[in-house]
Amino acid sequence: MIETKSYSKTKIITCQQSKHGELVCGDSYYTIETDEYFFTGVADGLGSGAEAKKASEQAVHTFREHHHQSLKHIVFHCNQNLQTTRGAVIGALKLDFKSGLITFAGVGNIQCLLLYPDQTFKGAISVPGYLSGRRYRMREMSFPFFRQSMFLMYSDGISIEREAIKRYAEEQDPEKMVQRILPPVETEYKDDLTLISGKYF
Ligand SMILES: [Mn+2]
Repeated sequence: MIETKSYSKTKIITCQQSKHGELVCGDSYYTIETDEYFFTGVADGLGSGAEAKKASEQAVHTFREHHHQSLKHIVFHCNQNLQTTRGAVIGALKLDFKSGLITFAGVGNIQCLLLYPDQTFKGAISVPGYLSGRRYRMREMSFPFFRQSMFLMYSDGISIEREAIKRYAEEQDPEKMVQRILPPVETEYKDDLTLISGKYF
C-alpha cells in the first residue's frame, strides 16, 4: 500500500486508500523527475467511486502532458480537460533544481507542507474551489527548498495536526513519516486518501 520511488535527486513515498465501501479510489496522482525539476500532482475527483476516479484520471492525464509548463498553465489545462467530468480539486508541486525553489498551486482541499532539516515547517495554501471547466481562482506560492528538506501533500481523506507532523518528521525519513501518519490498518476511511511525501537529496 505504501510505494517508494527513488529518482536521482528525490525519494518519493506514496499511499492511496479508498473510502470505506468503495472499490475504487476517486483520487489519482502523478510524479515525475527530470534533469531540471521534480513535479507531482494530486487530484481528488468530486464525490467518490468511478465518476470521481474518471475526473481525477483526467487531471493526471493533464499532469502527464503538461508537467514541463508552469503551474499556472498546468492548472489552466486541468480546468479545460475537466470540463467533461464532474470536476476535481487538485494540488500541484514543482521543485526547480536550478533555482532551489519549490512552488505549489492548489485549487480545493489539498494540503501541502514543507519540512526543513532544522525542524521548521511551512504550509502552502490552496485556494478554495474546484476545477470543472468554469472560472476558478488560483495562486502559486514559492519557497526556498534545500537539500534534505521534505514535503508532504495529501487529500482530505485524512486530517493531520500540524504540531504532530513535527514529531512524525523527527527522523527526517519520508517513509517513516508516512508510516507514522497513517491511521491503523483497520481504519474505515470517510473519504478517499492520497498521501505523497518526498525528500530532496
Ligand atoms: Mn476527498
